[in-house]
Amino acid sequence: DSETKCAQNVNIIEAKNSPTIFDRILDGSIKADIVYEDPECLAFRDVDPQAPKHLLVIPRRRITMLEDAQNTDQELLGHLMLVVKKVAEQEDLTDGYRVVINNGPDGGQSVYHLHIHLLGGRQLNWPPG
Ligand code: D5M
Repeated sequence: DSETKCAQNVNIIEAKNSPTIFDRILDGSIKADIVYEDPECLAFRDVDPQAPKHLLVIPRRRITMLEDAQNTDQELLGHLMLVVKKVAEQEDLTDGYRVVINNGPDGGQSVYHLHIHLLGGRQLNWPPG
């Protein structure tokens, strides 16, 4: 209902204005299993893996969510996608893999720092839940 939607919007505003756990991974104050890094981005293993291989690629510069990306982010977004490909090769995902971006409440986004999921190592089903 509209009350639930309103509460959800307040939560998103709150989430967008608060630091996330990924800031702490980026500044090194919490540990992550980092598999790739460069000046623009970082890739590390998801703590709650949904497949034998489940990695996240994040930009160092925070974009809260895909819907907040700007035209000026085009180069960074393209770079992230190519890093996903590179990490997939590094992880030997030769039989294929899936790339996912969750956006907002209906998308199931829980961390408001844009991240690309890379999932593989088993047959993935379609449609996802
Ligand atoms: O995905 C957010 C993802 O972030 C979710 O799959 C768990 C993962 N996560 C949360 N905290 C950590 C830490 N500390 N290390 C590694 N991975 C983490 P979303 O698309 O927002 O639902």
